[in-house]
Amino acid sequence: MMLRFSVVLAAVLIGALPVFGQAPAGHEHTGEIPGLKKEMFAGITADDLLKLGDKPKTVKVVLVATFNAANYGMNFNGFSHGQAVLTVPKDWTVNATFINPSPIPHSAIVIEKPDTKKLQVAEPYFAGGAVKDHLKGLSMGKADFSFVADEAGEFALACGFPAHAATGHWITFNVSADAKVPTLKLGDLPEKEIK
Ligand SMILES: [Cu+2]
Repeated sequence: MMLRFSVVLAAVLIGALPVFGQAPAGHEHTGEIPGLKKEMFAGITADDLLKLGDKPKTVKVVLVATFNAANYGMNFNGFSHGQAVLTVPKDWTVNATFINPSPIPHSAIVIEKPDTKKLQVAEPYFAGGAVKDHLKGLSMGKADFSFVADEAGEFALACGFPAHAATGHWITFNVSADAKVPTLKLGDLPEKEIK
């Protein structure tokens, strides 16, 4: 338990260092993490978390780790701690692109929601639902992955780098047996249908 706590704490401190060097305390949601390759995510916004794909019953998900300094950079497109909610109808295919423009390694993996509290998760819940070597992560890089959301439930799109999900580096991913269209809810904004 002590070891686990120390690892989590170390991860937070490592993630926080660039912020302390740049932004005044309390401004971490508007600041930036230094050293980002900004051209890697130029034009990408939070709305790119969920778009319809080219083919029927597919969605396109673009996850940018360290999009800004929120949660010390441990966010996807600015959101952490499950506060962006993606919902896709059951049996739809998810084509995801993960981008990390920062020198600190991150990754992406679909896991069951309670597993966000774990230090690390070995395998994605849905086959194919993770970037390669998600425990190692990648820095200044980009990776695609694809999976079929063939079971309804509450999941998370989480960073698979050890301890990052436990410190909030995840967004909510729901698979719904009832939904007819995908929906996206960004923080406190109303949920919107993606069509
Ligand atoms: Cu991470």
